[in-house]
Amino acid sequence: MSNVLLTGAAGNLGKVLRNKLAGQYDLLRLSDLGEMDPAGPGEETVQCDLGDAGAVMQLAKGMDAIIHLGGMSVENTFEVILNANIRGTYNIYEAARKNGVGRVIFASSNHAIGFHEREKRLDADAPLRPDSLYGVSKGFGEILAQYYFDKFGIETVSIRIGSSFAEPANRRMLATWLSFDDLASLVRRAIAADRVGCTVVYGASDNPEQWWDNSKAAFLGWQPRDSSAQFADDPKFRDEVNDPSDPAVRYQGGGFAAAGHFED
Ligand code: NAI
Ligand code: 15L
Repeated sequence: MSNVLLTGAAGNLGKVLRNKLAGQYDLLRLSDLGEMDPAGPGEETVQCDLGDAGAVMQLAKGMDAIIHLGGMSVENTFEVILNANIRGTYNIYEAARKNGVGRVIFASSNHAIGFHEREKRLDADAPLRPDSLYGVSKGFGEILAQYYFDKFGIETVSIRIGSSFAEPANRRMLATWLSFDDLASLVRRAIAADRVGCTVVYGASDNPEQWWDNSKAAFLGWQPRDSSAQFADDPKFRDEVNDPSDPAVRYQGGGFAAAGHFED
């Protein structure tokens, strides 16, 4: 895979991956609705809306793989989710099909399965139980990926990212945390593997509390190296109220599951 498109390049994880993947491909084409830092060696930047089918078609020209991070990354109105995540992801797959791009790495989310209770250990075949319109859009992306694989042979690794931040911000994230290094190593494996078919993998570091079972994606050979154990003794986590009858504690999606419906 020598030419790689990264969407969402101006976002938090886009910036992290831009940095960690620098120099590893012939070309890293970076795209976002927002402004990006100027292109460095081996980079191109293209500013566009994922909802613009014509622009996305151009974006995918000459690419071997797409790392699709772009979109609305939290709950929002249906109109916003529709354009950025649903139409945007459809445009990415259509552009992949018409431009002969063989593989997509899709930034899915734990919120596609956020209404499962925390005591459940989920694998890749767990039923979708989205906790938000945002989670629904991630489920849509995963199902779209399956369709484009079955019909057109376009491969996808859907990474159900837990919480990828520099550090866990609350007690829940001690279970869902994915370090930036572990995220980057997972993306690299998903691009480098010979064949990936259509695979779902959970993006969490080697944390002491584990909700997710990645045995069905073991062929990727990805091993997280970091662990939230280094943060666990912080009094801010120990002292956090942790009432199991609170939906934000009961369900894997935390606050997304507990929040009300986001109306236009
Ligand atoms: P972010 O919000 O920082 O970045 C998303 C980027 O997408 C932004 O730069 C934004 O400008 C761009 N974008 C939004 N709408 C767009 C549109 N219509 N056209 C073009 N670009 C558009 O989010 P972050 O944290 O970097 O997440 C990246 C991806 O990973 C997102 O798809 C998010 O849903 C997913 N994810 C992230 C998690 C995390 O812990 N950071 C957890 C689970 C999933
Ligand atoms: C996500 O999907 C969001 O993009 C991110 O901002 C966090 O809320 C994360 O999930 C999480 O569940 O912690």
